[in-house]
Amino acid sequence: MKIGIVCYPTFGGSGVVATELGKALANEGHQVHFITYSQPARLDFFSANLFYHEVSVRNYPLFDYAPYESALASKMVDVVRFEKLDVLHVHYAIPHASAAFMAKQILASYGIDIPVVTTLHGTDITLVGKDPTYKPVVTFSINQSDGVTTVSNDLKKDTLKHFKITKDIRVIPNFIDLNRFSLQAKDHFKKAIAPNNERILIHTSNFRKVKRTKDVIRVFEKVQKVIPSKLLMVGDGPERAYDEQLCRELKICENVRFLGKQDAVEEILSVSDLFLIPSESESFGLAALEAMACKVPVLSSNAGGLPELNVDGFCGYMDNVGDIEGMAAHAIEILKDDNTLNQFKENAFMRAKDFDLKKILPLYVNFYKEVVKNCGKF
Ligand code: GMT
Repeated sequence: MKIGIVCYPTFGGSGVVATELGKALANEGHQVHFITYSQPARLDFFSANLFYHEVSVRNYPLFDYAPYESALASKMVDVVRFEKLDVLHVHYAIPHASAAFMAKQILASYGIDIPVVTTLHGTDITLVGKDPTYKPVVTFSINQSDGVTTVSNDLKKDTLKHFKITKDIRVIPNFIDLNRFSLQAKDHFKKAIAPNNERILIHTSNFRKVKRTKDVIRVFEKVQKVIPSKLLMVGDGPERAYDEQLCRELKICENVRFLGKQDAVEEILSVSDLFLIPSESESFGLAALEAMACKVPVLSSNAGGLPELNVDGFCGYMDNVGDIEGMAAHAIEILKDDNTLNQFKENAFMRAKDFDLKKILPLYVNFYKEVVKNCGKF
């Protein structure tokens, strides 16, 4: 098939899923056309089946806000027409689903019926999308999509709760490429971080409020009093400066390293013993799945779709949002001795295999085929 993928090209979860999906589809022989405003972060190699079309927004002195959505819709029209795409798959509702609706209408005027699949990822529903600023547009463009997917049952439930949805929603969870995300021997790195064989705890995110990064630090502060340990904070975002300040106040700076944005996160996960994700809301938790694939147990909140990934007492533990005491106790339970830790590590890997790319990719391909067939294309 010829598939157009529209996504945010950044490190955010939706962009990562969209890029990995496109790469996997291209590997299977499909022709994949990315339509984004810059080269997606993980699209950093050549493949004969992968194409990148940049959306450039012309500015003009009249514009206080450059009309990105119009530029994107125009680019979609252009790529669908000239590359003869079979389907457009847009990731993250705002503004991709509404731009796709616009493109679909324009293409209809050329006699082209392009099926549109929209994948809802999380904050496009739970945070930004349900805000009255965007809600009517999000509702309309979801209902106008030819196919809609969410990354968890919980996100589907939230979508149906907050929006008047007339379309069926298919749940297709996040996936992991186990060829890339797997335990790697990085002993030299482990030694540099934890010279006295301390346990290594890790958090990776975009440091937005919803991630509750302060809880990560507060939990760690309690853990390191009982078990010699280090904390790696990977990523960057609005909360980071406050988190660094909190480390100073708690006098734990020598045990906490802020590593900023990292490309090879699998290498850092490979030296880690426990992944912390205490989010306020989390539609799936791709970062936790990446950790599990590298044999890192997960301590999470029980918010959103996290219970669909983490298995309490098996590959990690779950506590209520903000339950610092409970999370610290569970972290200590996992880290207390090598036997317990190793069992959790093996279980984490076992759980990750349930979301192997090889199992999830066919769900997307079959969904495309269904949607295209319903549009009467083939
Ligand atoms: O908030 C983020 O972490 C980024 C966000 C995005 O859409 O870019 O991630 C969401 O999509 C991921 C991929 O589907 C999910 O694994 C994350 O759980 C989800 N984040 C939230 O719901 C907060």
